[in-house]
Amino acid sequence: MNTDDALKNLRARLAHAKSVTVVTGAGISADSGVPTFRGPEGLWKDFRPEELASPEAFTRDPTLVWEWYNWRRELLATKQPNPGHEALVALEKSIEQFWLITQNVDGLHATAGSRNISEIHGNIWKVRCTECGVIEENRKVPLEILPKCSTCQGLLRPHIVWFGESLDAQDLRNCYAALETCEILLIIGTSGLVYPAASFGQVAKDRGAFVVELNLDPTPNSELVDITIHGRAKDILPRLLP
Ligand code: BV8
Ligand code: ZN
Repeated sequence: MNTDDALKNLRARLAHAKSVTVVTGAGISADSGVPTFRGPEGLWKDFRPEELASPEAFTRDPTLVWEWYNWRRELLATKQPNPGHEALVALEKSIEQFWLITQNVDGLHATAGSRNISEIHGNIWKVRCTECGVIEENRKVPLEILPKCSTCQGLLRPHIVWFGESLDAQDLRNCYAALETCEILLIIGTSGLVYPAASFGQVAKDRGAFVVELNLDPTPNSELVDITIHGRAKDILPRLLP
C-alpha cells in the first residue's frame, strides 16, 4: 500500500476511533534537532549505553554521568516541539480516549501541550535525590557537577530510568491500560529495541488493536504491524488530522 493510500485508510479509522494510544521514541524529536540514540549522529555513537545510562555507571563515576547529562541538557535547552509533536496534541483533542507513551526524556511532548502522557523513561529536566528521594523540576543549564539536594544535601541524580532499572509502577499500569483498550496504536520514531516499550506493539496487537508504525526504517515491530508508513514524523503526522 503506498503512503497516500495508507494515510487515507488511517485518517478514516482515526475519524471514527474512540480510543487511540501512541508510543513515541527519539525519532519524533529528531525533527526538532535532537540527536537520536542509535542513528549515524546518535548519542550512543561514542560509547555503549551501559557505560553512562546505568546505576552502576553513576555509582562508579557520577561526574562523568553528570557531564553527559549536562551536555544533553544544554543541547535540549534550545530545542522546540515540531509539527509532529503538535499534530499529536491536536489528535489528543479530537479523540475521546487518548494516551501518549513516550520513551523520550526531552519533555517536548509536554511543552507542545500533550496532557494524557506517560514519560516512561523519565524526564531530563527533573532531578531526584539519591538520599531522601525528593523529585524536583530543575532547568538550570548547566547544573553544577555533582549537584546537591536542597533538602538534605544528598547527591542528586537525573530523574531518568537507566538500563537495569524498573519503570515506575504507575506509569506501567497506565501504559497497559492504554494498550489493552485502544482500537488503534501508533508506534512513532522508535527502533523498537528497548524493553518493555519494545513489547507494547505486541500487547496491543494481541488485544485486537489496529497497529501502525511510522518510521524512516524497518524495525523489529515491522512484522507485526498492520500498516508501516515510511517518512518523517513532522511531515506525516499532520496528514493524519481531519
Ligand atoms: C527494565 C535512559 C525491568 C537514558 C533509556 C528483555 C526483556 C526485558 C528487558 C530487557 C530485555 N533485555 C534487556 C533488557 C533490559 C533493558 C533493555 O531493554 N535493553 C535493550 C538494550 C535490550 N531494559 C531496561 O533495562 C528497562 N528496564 O526492563 O526493567 C528489568 C530490571 C532489571 C533487569 C531486567 C529488566 C529500562 C529501559 C530504559 C533505559 N533508558 N534511556 C537516557 O535517555 O538518558 S533507553 C534509551 O533508548 C532512550 O530512553 C530512548 O528513548 C530509548 C529507545 O530508543 P529510541 O527512542 O527508539 O531511539 P533510537 O535512536 O533507538 O531510534 C530512533 C528511531 O526513530 C529509529 O528507528 C529511526 O529510524 C527513527 N527516526 C529517526 N528520525 C525520524 C524517525 N522516525 C520518524 N521520523 C523521523 N524524523
Ligand atoms: Zn535529599
